[in-house]
Amino acid sequence: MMMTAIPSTLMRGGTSKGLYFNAKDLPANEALRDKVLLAAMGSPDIRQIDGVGGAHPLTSKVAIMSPPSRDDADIDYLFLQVVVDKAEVSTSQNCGNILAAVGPWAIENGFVETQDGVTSVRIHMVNTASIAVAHVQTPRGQVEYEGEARIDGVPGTAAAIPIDFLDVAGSSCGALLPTGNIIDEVDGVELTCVDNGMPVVVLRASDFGLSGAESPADLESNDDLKKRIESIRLQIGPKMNLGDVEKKTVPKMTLISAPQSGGVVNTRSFIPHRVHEAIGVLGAVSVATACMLPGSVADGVAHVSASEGEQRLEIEHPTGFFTVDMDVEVKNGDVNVKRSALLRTARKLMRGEVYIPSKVWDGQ
Ligand code: NQM
Repeated sequence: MMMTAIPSTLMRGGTSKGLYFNAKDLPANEALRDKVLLAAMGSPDIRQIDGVGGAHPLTSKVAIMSPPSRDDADIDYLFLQVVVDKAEVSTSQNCGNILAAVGPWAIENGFVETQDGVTSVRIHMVNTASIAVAHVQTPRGQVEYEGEARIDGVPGTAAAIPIDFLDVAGSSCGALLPTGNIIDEVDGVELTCVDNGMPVVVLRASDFGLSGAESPADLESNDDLKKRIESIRLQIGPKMNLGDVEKKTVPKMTLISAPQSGGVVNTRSFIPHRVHEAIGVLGAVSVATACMLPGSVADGVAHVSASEGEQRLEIEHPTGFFTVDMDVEVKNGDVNVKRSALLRTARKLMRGEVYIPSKVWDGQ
């Protein structure tokens, strides 16, 4: 019996890590593809011992790239969350961290011709049918991974990859305010649902008797809290146009509190069952948007200077800050997000082949 060798690159994208594939190297059939990805990562198993997954949702991620299906893009990027302890693979969410390494991957795999200096890669994010533009440093036409940019949640420094999001508002749920309301109430708790690239339910930490400064480990060991949050998630998910969310990794549930270190707001994010060590990229963009909406649950908690125009919002999370630049226009009470931008870094960690047992896929 021969295992099947599939070309793959292990990369860090922002504060996440995963396997990057060319779609042509994976089975075209989606059910078989998902079995192959579970075998590659070692799921289901809390330790992912028989695979390359890192035993946490943030290190059990996959990117699949293919030629662009839109004229305004250089490459298609499909994100897949491989669930650690269940035999589930989900395309129900996008991921802005894994996105950060797609630009370098696209260049190194011949999807984009490089410029001398900076190469801008237009990425069609298939999960949400929206476009991101990643600006990759390419001195002398080669991807430069090393540099002086620092992002919280990653030790050391690396080359800066600024990313612009052009059209992410409502990209998963159909509207920036998916329920049509600025505030909803579930199980007696007020919340604001936002989709500016990631469906997020924003909640006040104080409504759960929390300060908002608890560590991810403390929150994860609070069974009563986890039950309350999951109950709210399952009820509000369908109202956000996400259908039954029991097996989906969205919406994310973010607890907010007043800033503690000079930022705009302090956050703890359930993604949705483990607690993020930082905050997701599009998750941060959506929370930043909630902070700018008058009347949301963030009103009176977040410290924002204006609800219109260009501004920089520092979102506090368990390991530092996430900086989001936003340009927002309000017309007749409707909020239009013209642009969201942020900084990430990425690193190519290893390139080779991931081996799949023949009983999972014989390579045909
Ligand atoms: O919100 C984790 C991450 C993410 C998602 C998650 C992300 C995003 O940090 O764009 O990046 O919320 O599942 O990789």
